[in-house]
Amino acid sequence: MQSEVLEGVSAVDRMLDRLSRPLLPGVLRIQQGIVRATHEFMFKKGLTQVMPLMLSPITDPLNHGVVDASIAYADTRWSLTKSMIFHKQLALMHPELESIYIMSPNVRLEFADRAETGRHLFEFTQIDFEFKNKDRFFVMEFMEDLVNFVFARLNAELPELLLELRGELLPLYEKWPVYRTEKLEAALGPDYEMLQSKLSDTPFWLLNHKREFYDKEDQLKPGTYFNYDLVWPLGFGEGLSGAERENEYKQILKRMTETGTNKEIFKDYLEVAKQGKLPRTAGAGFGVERMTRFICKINDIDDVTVFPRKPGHASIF
Ligand code: ASN
Repeated sequence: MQSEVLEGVSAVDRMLDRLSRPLLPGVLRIQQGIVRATHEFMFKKGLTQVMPLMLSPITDPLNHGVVDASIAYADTRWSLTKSMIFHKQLALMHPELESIYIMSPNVRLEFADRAETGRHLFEFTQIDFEFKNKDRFFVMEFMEDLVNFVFARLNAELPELLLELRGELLPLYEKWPVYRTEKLEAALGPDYEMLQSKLSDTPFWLLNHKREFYDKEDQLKPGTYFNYDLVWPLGFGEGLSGAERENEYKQILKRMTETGTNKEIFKDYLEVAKQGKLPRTAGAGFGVERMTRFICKINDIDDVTVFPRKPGHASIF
């Protein structure tokens, strides 16, 4: 009994220490600067903001396993949002909406083997955006412009804080290098993404991942996909993923079969696709905490958040 109380006290003490980490206010201020500049960029570029959903009968199946996070309510099984990918596509069915973005809280109950990657949290926020009738080249250039806009804004608004946290102002980049997964893998082996991140001093694009059914497959080269990841340099790793989307019913069915997706759960989404109503879109989402981590040069992403959200670890708050 006594030891439980003692353990309880020390968990509280540990939390109190955590809540008073000296660098935290500055890191949060940089993160606020990222969000503020991103809203402004989105507004200037004409994207309409949509509010996030936290529960839905369908959510991103992801291409890796996580612990189920769903609840029963009103005769329905609702999943906590892993990403709003399908809602982005469906919202763009409106004839007068051309492009949208969402500050989207995502819950992905990762297994404990992702605790020490430095870039996984079991709850985080991504800024998710999607365009109608645009392709991958458009989205990649959009993101490059967004990063330069946000970085320039931070340099102008919070220079002292940047000097304190990262020792220098942020670089502005020319066009980012583009690599293909299969070529990098052949050159560097299975850990190619992280190795190339460590070798690089500018962000780069990594094209063609084998992933969820909603990333468009190249019809001329089946087995390759029109998707792209932004990888932060200096070993910070992946910071955004996106793609042109599958929107044709037959192709979605084929990709669902290949990826082992449960078609029953997606039956209403499939019905929309069958009616030919899914628009042609492309988009992406970037992790806010991951961008903050890169900018502030923080090793463990759990140091970007006020409360601990490390995969597989309990927290008292
Ligand atoms: N937001 C990503 C996208 O737009 C999907 C994801 O987060 N898994 O492709």
